[in-house]
Amino acid sequence: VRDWNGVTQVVLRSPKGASARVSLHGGQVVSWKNDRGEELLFTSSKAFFKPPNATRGGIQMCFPQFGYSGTLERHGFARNLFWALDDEHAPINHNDNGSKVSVDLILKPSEDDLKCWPHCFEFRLRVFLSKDGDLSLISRIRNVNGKPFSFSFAYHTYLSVSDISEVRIEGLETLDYLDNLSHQERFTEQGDAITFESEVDRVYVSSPNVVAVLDHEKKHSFVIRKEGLPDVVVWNPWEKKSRTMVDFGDEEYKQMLCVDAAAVERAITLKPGEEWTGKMELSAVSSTNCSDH
Ligand code: TA6
Repeated sequence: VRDWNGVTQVVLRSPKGASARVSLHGGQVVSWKNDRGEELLFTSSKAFFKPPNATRGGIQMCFPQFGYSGTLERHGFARNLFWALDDEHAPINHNDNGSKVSVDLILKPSEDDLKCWPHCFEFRLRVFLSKDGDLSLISRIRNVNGKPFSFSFAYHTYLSVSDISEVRIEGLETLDYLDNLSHQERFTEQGDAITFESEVDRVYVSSPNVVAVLDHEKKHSFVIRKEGLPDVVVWNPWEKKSRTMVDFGDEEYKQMLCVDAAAVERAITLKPGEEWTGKMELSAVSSTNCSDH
């Protein structure tokens, strides 16, 4: 753990001493490496560090909204604020007899930060690295004692892929989705796995709790397991949109895919004292056994 420009930086190393590790800048996961030291998350080569703002890539906490509406900034303020170690109990934990290592962080909004969203909440984030190299995130959001409030949420997750045209997503077949490219109009996904040949920006609603991202080229695939997060956002900007983002290379869309465990279609409402929990677990499995996810 160290402090860098006021940003709490944490590196979790594999509990079994292998080279798997997870790095965080505040509430953003900026790196997740497997036992061979391969980076599994995408970060743009043009990302700029403007602490505490999130950089283009990694896994970003989108709260209290995902998307764009009203006075809040797109995807909410949580990803652009300072976080601190949650000192209420030992923030770095080697738990479950060394099978996992975890860190507890808490969002630290200032009075000013909350002017646009005056609610009394606590957002605690626990990040785990298992001895098998799996990465888990648990977000606990509590209405401390204020009036009821509603929010939407996403783990905005940039997966590193070898070549987007070789990637398929399984687990979202036949689901309805809201298409952000046509004013959130509702469509139904046809039967096959999702493949990519142009910009995709969709919210698959009421999705199953296991989704697989198959990347045969890279000899590994991702399995995403989630709880409390009914939706999955799928985004690839493709070429044209890529050119409009200053912190994203023109060709980088080929090496990334956002697959976000989320709660977007139906906002979550908390009454005073109520707490919501959203969990996402990521595994990177070699392609040989990805079919048994
Ligand atoms: O993933 C859906 C999306 O809303 C896209 O429309 C795109 O805007 C992306 O999120 C990235 O948003 P950001 O604010 O990080 O540039």
